[in-house]
Amino acid sequence: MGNGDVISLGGLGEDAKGTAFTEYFKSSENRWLAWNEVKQSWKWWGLYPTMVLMQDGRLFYTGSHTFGAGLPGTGASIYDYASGSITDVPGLQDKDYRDQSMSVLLPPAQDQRVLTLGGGNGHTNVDAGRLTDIIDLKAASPKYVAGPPIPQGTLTGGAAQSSKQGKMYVSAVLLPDGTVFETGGALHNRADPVFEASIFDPISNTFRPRMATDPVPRSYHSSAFLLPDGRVMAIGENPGNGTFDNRISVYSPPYLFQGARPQITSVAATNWGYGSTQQITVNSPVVRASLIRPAAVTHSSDPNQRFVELPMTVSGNNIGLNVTSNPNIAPPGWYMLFVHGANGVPSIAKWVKLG
Ligand SMILES: [Cu+2]
Repeated sequence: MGNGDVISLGGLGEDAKGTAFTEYFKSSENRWLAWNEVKQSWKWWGLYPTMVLMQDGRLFYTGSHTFGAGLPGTGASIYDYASGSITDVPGLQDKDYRDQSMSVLLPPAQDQRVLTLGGGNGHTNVDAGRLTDIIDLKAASPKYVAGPPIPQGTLTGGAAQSSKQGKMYVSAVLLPDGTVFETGGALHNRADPVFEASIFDPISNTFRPRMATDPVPRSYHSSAFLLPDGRVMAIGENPGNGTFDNRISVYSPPYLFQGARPQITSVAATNWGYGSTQQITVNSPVVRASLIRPAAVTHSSDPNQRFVELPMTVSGNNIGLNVTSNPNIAPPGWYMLFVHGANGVPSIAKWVKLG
């Protein structure tokens, strides 16, 4: 949450059944509140529900979850913790087939657009799909609209997927050039890995297909996340036979082959306040600066993932970075500070602490 509190929704209780409890960590008191101190919705939000903090403090439940069918209603909603109200959001396609899809708040966070991609249904075990959906949360009445389908990949042995086959267990990773890397996944419940990777451009709303694929299957219990050097690490594979593949893959995006990297040569302060201007120096011209939240990902779910634009004031190699005054755009905590030049090549990140 923007005030540093943590809200915990969905999941299983100690009886291994779905719990409708909301739990709430109050940062200023450094404790989890008792259940009757918490505003309860008494709604079960599913397993690993992806809840994106909106700029006005409400939470967007994207419809991305783990196991089985989607929630009743439209499968996506806006939850206002302050008032307790839940409002269905229309437009999510095939909402009962978005099991282990993935949702990301698209770069930049200030644009308040969310992309949900892929998914299947681990219970009925139909072929996972290629659907994507995009929503603009700034709209007066936000609704999902269909995005481009996930590019087709290949199955084990090299056979091409059919035109309807997509993937569940998708990983999506925000990159420091403002695009989204999408990788991994499988066609069925803990089986039939899909070898496919692409980059989504949130400006053109298109996929750049046929990126280098991970040689290791990445289905259940796989994750991918951005490293501070601009590469992406992928881990995990736990197929239905119960084995676990411990191999790690590290992916270098195309921008690492496009020329020299700019360097952040100094950061005046590492503790940043909201609404402040922060001074850095660089060794070559840069066109964009951003804060990217470090990974907190599991089961195709990282509701905390965000890319916060830092508008710049440039004077030679001295750059002033304009930090948002809205903590709902960038909740307090540690971030990776990146810059990139006109060729799209990002710097290595510096760590800064906001709030
Ligand atoms: Cu699990």
